[in-house]
Amino acid sequence: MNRITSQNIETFLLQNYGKSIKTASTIELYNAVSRVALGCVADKMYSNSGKKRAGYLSAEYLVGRVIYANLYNMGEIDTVRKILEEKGIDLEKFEEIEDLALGNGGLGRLAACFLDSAATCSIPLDGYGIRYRYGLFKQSLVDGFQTEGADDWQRFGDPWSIRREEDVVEIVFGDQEVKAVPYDMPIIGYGGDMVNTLRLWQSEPKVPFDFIAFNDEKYSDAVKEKNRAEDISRILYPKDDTYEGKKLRLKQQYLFSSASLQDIVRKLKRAGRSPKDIGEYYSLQLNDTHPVVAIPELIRILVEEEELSFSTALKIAEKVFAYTNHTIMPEALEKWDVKLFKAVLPKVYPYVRKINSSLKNQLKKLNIPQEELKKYSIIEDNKIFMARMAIYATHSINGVAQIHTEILKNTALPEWYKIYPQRFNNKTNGITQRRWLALANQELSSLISTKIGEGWITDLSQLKALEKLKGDEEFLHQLREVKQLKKNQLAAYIEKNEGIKIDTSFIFDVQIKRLHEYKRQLLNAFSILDTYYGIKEGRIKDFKPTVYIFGAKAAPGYFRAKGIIKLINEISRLIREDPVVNKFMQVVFISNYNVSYAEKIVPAADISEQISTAGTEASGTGNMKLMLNGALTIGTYDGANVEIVQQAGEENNYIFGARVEDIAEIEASYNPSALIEKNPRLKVVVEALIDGTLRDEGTEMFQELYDSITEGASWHKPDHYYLMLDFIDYCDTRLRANQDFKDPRLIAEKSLMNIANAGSFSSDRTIKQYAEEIWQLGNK
Ligand code: 26W
Repeated sequence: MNRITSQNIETFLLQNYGKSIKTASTIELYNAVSRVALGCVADKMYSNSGKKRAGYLSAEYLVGRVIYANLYNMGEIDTVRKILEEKGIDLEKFEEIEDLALGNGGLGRLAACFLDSAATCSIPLDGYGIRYRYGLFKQSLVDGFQTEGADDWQRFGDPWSIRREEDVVEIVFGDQEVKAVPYDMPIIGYGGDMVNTLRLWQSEPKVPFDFIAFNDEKYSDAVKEKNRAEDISRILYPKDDTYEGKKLRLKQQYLFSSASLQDIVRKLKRAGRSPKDIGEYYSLQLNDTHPVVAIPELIRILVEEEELSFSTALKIAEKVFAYTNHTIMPEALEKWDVKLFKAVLPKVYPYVRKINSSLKNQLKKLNIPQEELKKYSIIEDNKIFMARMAIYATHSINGVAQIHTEILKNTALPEWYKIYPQRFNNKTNGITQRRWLALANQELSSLISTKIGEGWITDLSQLKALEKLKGDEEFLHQLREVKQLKKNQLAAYIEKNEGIKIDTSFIFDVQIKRLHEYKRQLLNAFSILDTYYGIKEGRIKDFKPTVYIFGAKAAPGYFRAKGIIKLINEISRLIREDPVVNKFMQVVFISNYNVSYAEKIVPAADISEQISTAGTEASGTGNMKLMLNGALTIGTYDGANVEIVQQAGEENNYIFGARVEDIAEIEASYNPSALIEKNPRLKVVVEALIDGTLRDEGTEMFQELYDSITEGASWHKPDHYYLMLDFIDYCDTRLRANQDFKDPRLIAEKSLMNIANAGSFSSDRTIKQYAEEIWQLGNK
């Protein structure tokens, strides 16, 4: 690998901007360092061993800031720091460069962690996705209300991408034809030996503009087709909770699915191979149902261009594809209107029908009774069920945590588990320790490395060796010092960014994730209110001061989620204005929570809130990041929390609330109003929504939240996510944790046990399991 030198950077700056390191702006420097770094690895991007590869098909990649992670993995970060320092420039300057946020939340961040891990573990895995012109919206808070702005990430330039004109493909829709243009980003493994690629497709017109219309002075007509083409990859859909059958979304899905398949088929041909052997050379992982249209598309290509029979093509698809499910929330399951699908993808629809007929034959052979056929049907009630197609036409379906996979098998998809038990498997999610420990928490990283060496950077299970330091007073003290330092740093950042001062002697209690009812930020808010009243009334004594930190974006059209944001900000005001309680409590809702913000919050957290209703959070990955950085989990038995406490010990975390089985049992007779009537503590916090204690400024948001608990709304039952059921246990558990924090040594020990047992949550472990158990890439 070539190395980065100050000479290379100077040359780039001179040639491109006529400047030097000393005179260049931050953005110019960013472009120069990035471009020079890219030049050091670009040759490795396109080297192919000729062995079987895997492809990750994902509509989202939530990458975050690229430059530090790339320089770190290349082993060049200290070199660049020195080069800049010599000219009096801080490497931290690049924090002005914003995140690459081509994803919504967990699913997109997981994709980014997987790419880092695969390259590090020498697994040939390429990512395929969409080059959205605008990424996830920017959030600001105005009077406590969320407002959204466009994420114009390309205004800094895009120095990490290479546009590959020679690999352009054509995409045919029912009502338009476009070009898909690939932009490649290097995915650099730790140590810099392996460089995979992330190929993102951008939609462009086949003809730049209409000359005749322009000549006739019809200027907007002249660019109409151009705009229509560019619309397809213009924006990332900001909903990660409810499915909407939007035409543009289907076009996005087909754009990157078809383009990626055409790309792979062409690569095979260029290498002198036959596309019918695609299963020997490629495994393709479908990240949720968003790329599932790739299944009928591959079959179409094999039948129409390679002249294979339908049944042969279907068998090939089954071998090539595997499907990961990331949610069982019924409102998130994708089903397309037949009419819309047919209009947008007339050439693909016949193959969906053929797959459905083939399924029907198969079910007959398996003697599935007539009345059960409906449950399986891919086309039913004029809808196409994408998850069903994904299960029928692939060889593997996996959940993302043990409990989630069990729910898929036994509750969500039992009919499929009955006929294809061998297809179901679990791959518990993971996170890359390079970004979430080495880069985000250099102080903790150094401390760990002085004790056990640096092996954990590529083998996180080595953290287990820290357990022996449990009685080491000096080490426990150092752990506490690091935590305090990270809290100080976060407080300084929040003061700069939000204009809010935080007392760093307070406990940092953190809930950071997308805003959704099932994640129960509202339960957290209610419990804060309960503590507020408890302190005021004298019911709660000796409370250890705590700052509650929230970070969350709500989908722009999700009224109720936006109401919860306003509510938390109102509770914040109530407490701030109370001179008695504000010595003990503070509530901070930070704005524009994103990957880079997470990198600052995670290392500073004392307490990690993972409080989803049991059975609703498929896995969670923030829970793992916080554990790895020594936060103690307050959580329900849900998603990966179950495995976290299995590893770190229940005694080192705080588990509360109803379990999946409990909820199943009481579901039919659940009556939140009765609970509210019975318990005055519940009543007080719920009534606070409507009795004038908290004000929503005439929006009726709080009344709507109140109704959602007491009456339900649309298809939701009253208190659909069982806040009232878990409320008292949650409040009591939090208070128990609060009292434990009076013993800093005890907390440091628990914290150590969490860090030491976080090894199995490395995405290195996860991606190796995909490679060996699903893609059959062998031991790499
Ligand atoms: C159609 C709208 C839509 C868009 C995205 C519905 C659902 C999604 C995703 C599947 C939601 C998602 O991000 N799921 C999260 O995936 C993470 C990675 O596996 C898990 O850790 C989270 O628990 C899960 O909510």
